[in-house]
Amino acid sequence: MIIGIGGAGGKLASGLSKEATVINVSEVEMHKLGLANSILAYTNNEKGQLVGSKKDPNIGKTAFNSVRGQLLDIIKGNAIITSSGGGTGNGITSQVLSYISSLEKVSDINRTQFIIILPYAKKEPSEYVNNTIEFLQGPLWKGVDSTNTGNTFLFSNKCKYEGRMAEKDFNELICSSLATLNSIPEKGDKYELLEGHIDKEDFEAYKAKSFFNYFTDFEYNPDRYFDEQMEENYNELMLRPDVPIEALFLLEVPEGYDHTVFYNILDHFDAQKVTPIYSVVRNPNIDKPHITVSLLYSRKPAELVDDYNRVAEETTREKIKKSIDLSPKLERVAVNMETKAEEVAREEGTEASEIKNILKRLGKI
Ligand SMILES: Nc1nc2c(ncn2[C@@H]2O[C@H](COP(=O)(O)OP(=O)(O)OP(=O)(O)O)[C@@H](O)[C@H]2O)c(=O)[nH]1
Ligand SMILES: [Mg+2]
Repeated sequence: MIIGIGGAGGKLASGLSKEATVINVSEVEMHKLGLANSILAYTNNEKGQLVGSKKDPNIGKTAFNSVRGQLLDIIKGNAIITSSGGGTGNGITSQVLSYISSLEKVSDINRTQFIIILPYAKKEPSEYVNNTIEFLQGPLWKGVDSTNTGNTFLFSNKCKYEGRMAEKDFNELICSSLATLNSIPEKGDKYELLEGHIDKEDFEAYKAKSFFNYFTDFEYNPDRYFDEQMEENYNELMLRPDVPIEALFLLEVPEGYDHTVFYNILDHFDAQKVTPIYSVVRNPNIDKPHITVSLLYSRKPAELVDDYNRVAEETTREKIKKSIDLSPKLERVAVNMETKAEEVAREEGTEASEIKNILKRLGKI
C-alpha cells in the first residue's frame, strides 16, 4: 500500500493507486483526490484547523501527534510518498523517520520505503529548499543510517520546471516510472523466463534494504558499453546515484533474439564488484532488447545535500532539450549559504555561528 502525505504526496499517491491512503491537514485538498482512505491530521491553532502548514515543518510535526497511532500502524511494510519542501509532508514524515530511527530493529517485512519529491532550487521558493536540506541531512539520513528503513527514492522537480511540464503530466511520469520498476517480478511470471529469476519475495527483500534506490530503463544495445548506455539513459527524474552496493535488472528480449547478451551486463557489474539479481525474459511485444536497472547506493548527510545541489548546477542534457520544450539558458545555482557555512565549520572544526556572522556582515545571508 502507498501512503501519500501532504499536497504533493496525496496527488502522487492517488496517481499510483486508488487504494492509497492520504494524510493531510487540509480536508479540501484530500477531498479533491476522491480516495476512500483519507486521514485528517489536526493542527491546534488559536484560529482553529489550518488548511495547510504554511511551509512550516513544525506545524506538520505537531499535526503528526494527532495521527501518530494510525499512521505508525499502516506504514509497516508499505511506502510513504511526500514532498520535502512544504510543512505538512516534511513535518509528518520527519516524525515518522525519527520514530523509525529510534527503534531497536525493524524486520524486513515491516520496513517502510520513502519516496521523496525534492523542489527544484532554481525555480522554487527558498523555504522549500531550506526545508529540504534540513530534511535530507537530518531525519531522512538518520532514518536510513539506522538501517530500519526500506529503500529511499529521491525524485527531483527539475524536469517539471526545465521542461515546463504540466503538474499532472509530470506526476504521471513519476508514477509510470515507479510502475515500470514495480512490474519486474510480474514480468518474470508473465513472460517466458530465460535466465535468473526475481520473484516477488526477492523483490520485496531488495526493496526492504536501507539504501537509496536509483533506477532507469532503456533500449539496450549489447554492442555498446553498458556504462555508456547507463550514462546516456540517466533517469532525469531522480538524483544521481553513487557507486552501487547492490543491483537488480530485468532484461527483456524480443522473439528469436540471442538472450545470452545478458552476460555483458554481468561483466559490467562484476567490474564494480556487485553481484546483481536479475531476470531475463522473452517479450514478444518488443523488437529491441529493453532493460530496467536499479542500483542501491549509500550516502552521507553532506553528500546528500551535494547531490541535491548538483541537480541545479548540472547543465541540462540533450535528452531533456530534445524531448521537452526547454528554456536553454542556465543560470548559476544559488548555493545555500547557511548550510555551506555549517559544512565549512564542520570541516575546519570552527563554530558555524562565527562563519555565519561573517557571511551576515557581507550580506550573503
Ligand atoms: N511533482 C509534484 N510536486 C508537487 C506537487 N504539488 C506540490 N509539489 C511540490 O511540493 C512542494 C510543496 O509541498 P506540498 O506537497 O504542497 O507541501 P505540504 O506537504 O502540503 O505542506 P504545506 O503546503 O506547507 O501544508 C514544492 O516543492 C512543490 O513544487 C505535485 O503535484 N507534483
Ligand atoms: Mg501543500
